[in-house]
Amino acid sequence: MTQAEFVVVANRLPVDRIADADPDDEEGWRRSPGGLVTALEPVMRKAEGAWVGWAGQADLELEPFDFEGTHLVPVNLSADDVENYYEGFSNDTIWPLYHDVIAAPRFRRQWWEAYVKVNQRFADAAADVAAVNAIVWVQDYQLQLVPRMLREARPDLTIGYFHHIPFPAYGLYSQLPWRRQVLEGLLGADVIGFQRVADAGNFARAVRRQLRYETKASGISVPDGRGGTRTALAKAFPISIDADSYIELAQRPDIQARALEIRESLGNPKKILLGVDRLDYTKGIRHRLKAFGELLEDGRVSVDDVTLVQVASPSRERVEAYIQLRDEIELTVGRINGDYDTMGHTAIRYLHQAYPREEMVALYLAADVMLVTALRDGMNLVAKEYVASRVDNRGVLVLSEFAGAADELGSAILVNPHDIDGLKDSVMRAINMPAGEQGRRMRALRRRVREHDVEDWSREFLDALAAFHDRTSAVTA
Ligand code: GDG
Repeated sequence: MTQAEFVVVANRLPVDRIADADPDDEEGWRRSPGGLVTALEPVMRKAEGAWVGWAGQADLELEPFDFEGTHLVPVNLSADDVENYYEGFSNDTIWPLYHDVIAAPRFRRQWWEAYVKVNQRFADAAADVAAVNAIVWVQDYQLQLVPRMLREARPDLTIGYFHHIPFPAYGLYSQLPWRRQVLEGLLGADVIGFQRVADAGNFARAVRRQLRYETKASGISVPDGRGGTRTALAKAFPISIDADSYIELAQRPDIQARALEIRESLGNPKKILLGVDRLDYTKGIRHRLKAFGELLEDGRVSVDDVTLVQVASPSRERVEAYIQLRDEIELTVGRINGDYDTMGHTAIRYLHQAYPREEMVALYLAADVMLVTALRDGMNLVAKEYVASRVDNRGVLVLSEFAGAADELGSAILVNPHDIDGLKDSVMRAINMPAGEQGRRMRALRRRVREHDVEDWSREFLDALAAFHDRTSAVTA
């Protein structure tokens, strides 16, 4: 059996099944386009790593297989598991609770039981594939109990966990009926990474209030079960993108030509505004539409001059809050377009579709103003992708201060999306910003994204983890 020195554990495997292909055939899979996959690929290859995760389809019994140099270990989820662990506890309890209860979290004991059971399954699979003294990196909120489960089974391992979404203030977190178990689960890791300094702070406070453990700077004293303590590190490691790959795409003549074609097909408006989000209530799409609708109503913009393109890629389509959100957004878009469209111009070009990355970059290049108005967001990679793609140093980023990206991208126009008047003024400021100011701001934004890309992110996290590894392996050697 394969034993790996480096193991990633994530809800999803880094591959997607090609429709209708035989799942037992290695040819039947393609690498998923996500940033995490790209970031970890070199590490995986070098370490001959393994990746534990779900293949994305219920009731698919798969044996481990090798794919492009990575050993993949599929965790099977039944249709009930998907409903209770994934759609239920992960996406209808934790997701809304951790995003400041923008939607009401639902606390159902049956979901929690499934979450515990499925987390154990992931932990068991990781424990089986990890070599002695291996490094294991657990990803995200679907797997918060895995670090502790893994440490119990395999005290020799060095365990990291990265939390891609916000960690909420204690007053909200404390609503969770299983608040102690989740904290203890996370504290099984040696390094617990967050997007923002504030997230790490919220976590440390929850640990002090709930578990009464001592915290000092980024260190947390955790009982080691043998009467002593060990130190876990809880700290911010802001994630980023593969900036070079966006720059390369943005320099391609065919993609630049496509950007012009997009402008033309919208009737060559003077200004194009763009929103790109998974259709999710955390992203502030409704607030954005409200502000834009009012600007049209007030006569501050006209459909002859300004069009908003909103890509809302389909997401979590079986969760009730998402079904409702889609209805609300589509009603609003229909009303605004009905009121303001002309034969030749549309107010909002709404696209409930997913596009290849080339098309996304063409859209970024076509857009004069990028609107990121999340009500709460761990980081928001779209903001960084827009900036990286603007090889012409033009365009304006309007960015919510409630997205993690705001900590790094201070040269954007920062907004509070709840303040609709403020948001409207910021959109107007972006539309009217002189080229010189656009250039100054965009250069500063691009510098930051290029200097801190996703490879830096994974290296910084893994370096922090390696310090623990050296300590543990010195003891066990
Ligand atoms: C979570 C956290 C954190 C979207 N539509 C299409 C498409 N996308 C791509 C974007 C971007 C990614 O999906 C979305 O990333 P975000 O960061 O914006 O948001 P979440 O999905 O909520 O991600 C977030 C992130 O994890 C990483 O830690 O930043 O805060 O919530 O890359 O470009 N890509 C393509 N077609 C689409 O239609 N190709």
